[in-house]
Order: sequence, then structure tokens, then C-alpha cells
Amino acid sequence: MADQWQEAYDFAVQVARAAGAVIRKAGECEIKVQTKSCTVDLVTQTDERVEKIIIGSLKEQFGEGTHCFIGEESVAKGEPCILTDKPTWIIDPVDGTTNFVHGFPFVAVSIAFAVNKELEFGVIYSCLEDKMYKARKGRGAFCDDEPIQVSDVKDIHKSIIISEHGTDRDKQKVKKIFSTMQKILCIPVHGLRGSGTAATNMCLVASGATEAFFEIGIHCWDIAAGAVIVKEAGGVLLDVDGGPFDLMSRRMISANNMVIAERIIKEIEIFDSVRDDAP
Ligand code: LIP
Repeated sequence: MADQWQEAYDFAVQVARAAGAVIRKAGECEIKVQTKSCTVDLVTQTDERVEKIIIGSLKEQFGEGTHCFIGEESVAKGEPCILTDKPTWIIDPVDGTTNFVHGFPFVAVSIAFAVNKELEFGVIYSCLEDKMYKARKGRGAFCDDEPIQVSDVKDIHKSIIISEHGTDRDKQKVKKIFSTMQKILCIPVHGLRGSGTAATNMCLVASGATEAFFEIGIHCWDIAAGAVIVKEAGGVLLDVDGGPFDLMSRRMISANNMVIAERIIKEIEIFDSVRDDAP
């Protein structure tokens, strides 16, 4: 069935846009902040509310029971984070919660859909910029309905590389993150960047504004939609050790091509993080 998931794809775009409007409105009011795994892992009522709105709309449209859901805030409350063969929505209601809390202008709604453990489509709405990124397997990647393409830079010295610090403040890990960044900066590359949201970072790779984004410590909901968008824009996804991309592994590099990806991988100091689907 060639167009089996088109309705779901179109609906995801609508839902992401509506969710983004809720986030924008919430950003105009006082934001009540709580913490999750540690004091810098922030969550707000908006994260929880928007996830409920997204999952509620999807359940209403596609029926409860037939589709599964992996949502950042539901998992934080104890729901399982297991990808099965069933049609599964992978949702980050507010990617860039710290940005949202501080009014730093990159916040995204990220919605991906997988069937038989394969990502079928991804939608990322960068709601403060009002940019809608989307991609469906085999059908190209788009920003506001215009096709997007990764950059054609192969010379690492002419690249901009994105990474993030995440929310783990374990000294040894932070040391490795900064050591990696120092080594990459001194290759040298044109610059290092970070928008504060993995989803937006991947859209920046997909649209050619930057050559690569890598991070250890991210979750499947941060990167699932971006993975489809980067791939459909002509980019590559790998594990940070150069192996195949694994959505549940908490680490990945997305890049415009293998030359850039493999050059960056040489500099990455890997540290452990518990898999999203760990028992
Ligand atoms: C955040 C990411 C950010 C990353 C953090 C965190 P959240 O997602 O998008 O880029 O560095 O580790 O996962 O918590 O704002 O949805």
C-alpha cells in the first residue's frame, strides 16, 4: 500500500502546528519550572500539557490500541520506552525546554512515526521561528513546503559543527564533552554551534546551515523525527563509534556526508549512557 501513512503524516503536521501555538502562548505567561533527573533537567506544565494534547489528538484520530506512543513526559512518569513492530508515535512535546524557560528562541515540537521499528516520517515544528520541517521516507525533506538539502561541503576545515552539553553534570563526562569540542574546534573547523534543541540542530544539518550535529545522552524522542528529515535531505546518520545508527542508544551523529561524519567521529570521546530501552 504505497500511500498508507499519508493521512497520519498530514495529521502530524497539523498537530505539531497546533502544539507549537500552545507553546508560544504559554511562553507569554509565567512559566512554572520543575526538575526531573537532576537540577538542570527541567520540565514545565507546558511540556506535560502539550504532550497530553498531542497524544490525545492522535488517539482520537487513529484509535486507542492500534497505535503505540513513546512520549518524553509519559516515559518520565514511568511509561515504557520500547519500540515494537506496532505503529508507534515518538514525541517530544517541547524540545529545548531549557530554552523555553529562558526565552532563548529555539523550541521545537518533534513528532516521529515508526512501523516495524522503521521510521516512516518525521515532523519538527520550530515554533518560535514558525518553521515547519517534515520528511517522509523516500519522499524528500521540506521546510515550509520548500525542498531542503544538506550542504555539499566535504572539507572539514570549511564546516560548522553542532553539539550540545546535555543535562548530565558528571565531571568525567563533562570533561570528555569539552575535550571533544576542543579537538574538533582545533581541526580547525569554521565554528562550533548549538541551538539547545536536538530537533532543531538536526533541521540545521538537513537544511545545509551546518555540516554535522552529534550528541551523547540524547533520547529517542529528541532525534527520531530529525533522523528522517536529515536522511531525506541527503544526509547520513551513524553511531558515534561509526557503527549503524541506533535510535535507542542515546547517541548519534547526523552529518551532510560520510566524509564529514567519519572525520568528526575520530575526535569523539565516547562515554556511557543507559539505553532508552534498557530494562
Ligand atoms: C534536550 C535536547 C538538547 C539536549 C538535552 C535534552 P529536552 O531535550 O534537545 O539538545 O542537549 O540533552 O535532551 O529535554 O529539552 O526535550
